[in-house]
Amino acid sequence: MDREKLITMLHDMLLARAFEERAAEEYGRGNIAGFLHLYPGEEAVAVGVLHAAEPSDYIVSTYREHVHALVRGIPANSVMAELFGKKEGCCRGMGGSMHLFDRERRFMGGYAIVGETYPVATGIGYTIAMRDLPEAVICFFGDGAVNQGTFHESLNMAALWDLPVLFVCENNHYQIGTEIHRHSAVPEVYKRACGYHIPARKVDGMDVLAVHQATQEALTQIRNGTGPQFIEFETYRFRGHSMADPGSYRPRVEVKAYEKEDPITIAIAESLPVYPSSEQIAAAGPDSIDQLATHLDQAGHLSSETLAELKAGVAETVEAAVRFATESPEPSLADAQACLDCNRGMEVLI
Ligand SMILES: Cc1ncc(C[n+]2csc(CCOP(=O)(O)OP(=O)(O)O)c2C)c(N)n1
Ligand SMILES: [Mg+2]
Repeated sequence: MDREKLITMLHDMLLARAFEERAAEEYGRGNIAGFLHLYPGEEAVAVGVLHAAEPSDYIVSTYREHVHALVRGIPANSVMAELFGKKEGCCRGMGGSMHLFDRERRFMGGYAIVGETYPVATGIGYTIAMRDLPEAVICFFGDGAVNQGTFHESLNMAALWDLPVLFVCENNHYQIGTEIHRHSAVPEVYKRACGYHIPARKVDGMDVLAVHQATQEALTQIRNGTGPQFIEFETYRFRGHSMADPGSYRPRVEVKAYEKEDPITIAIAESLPVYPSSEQIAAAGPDSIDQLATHLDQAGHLSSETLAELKAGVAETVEAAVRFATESPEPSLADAQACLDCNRGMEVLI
């Protein structure tokens, strides 16, 4: 992977963390209403998956979708304004946190209903297949969503008709406060896909490069016309289920252990240059010059100055997004009516 792409991925993870932490603050100030489900801890999944996708692919996500929207390229300003319920939000303030949508970027929505993403994605996959296009649809869902009936109906159809769907399970081990072994008879989520002969695997969702590579491989298979693929990413959310949930059902020691695996810290550690000492170079001897050159090349992606610049940049982006959302006007009743009327005359009677 080239350096520029690595830096962009790190930037997106930093932006994701800063955006969500700031959204939590704004929720506390009363600027965001309703439910707010945040993503800290899970950034490597959205960033790794979506950087492996093409602009022509479709994305279907859940209510924990702010970061998917940001990584897909919806500007932080319009995502934050949507969270604020403002007119300049990506859905004109009518969707809010759980219903981000952007047709141009083929971001086909966040969905509040657990298990709602599968039939939507399968339907999009059916359309792609009928048109015989080299496109795919990426369907996100949580570990708790795999016990919905829609999971089985959709996987069956996708497999039966070789639809170009990548099923992506964000397994953060919890369905609100219920741990996976208490809500699922088969807690190894990826194994369920074998019931439909869908190739499936489990991947470390805290390692952005592993996520990216697995997604790229799966999408290549899909574009070869071999039908759906399934990846379970093991991850962890550092916060409670939503802002209404203090997450007190999880032992402190468990949260602490996962915080040590913070995907952002890992990505930074992997990117900062680790230059060998002169003793190590001498001990390695002349034969390993090539090896050393490769190592330096691979490890020297990022300087601490660049890292500081990235952090300052995302802080400014988030600050500007909050300013933009605060200053954006409230939608009027007429705006709401216009949204209701937008499909008038296009109804299909069946
Ligand atoms: C059909 C349906 N049932 C119940 C709910 C309430 N609910 C909202 S989120 C959630 C937990 C889903 O957990 P998971 O799929 O693991 O996703 P996570 O929140 O962990 O990302 C539930 C039960 C809902 N939104 N929709
Ligand atoms: Mg979950």
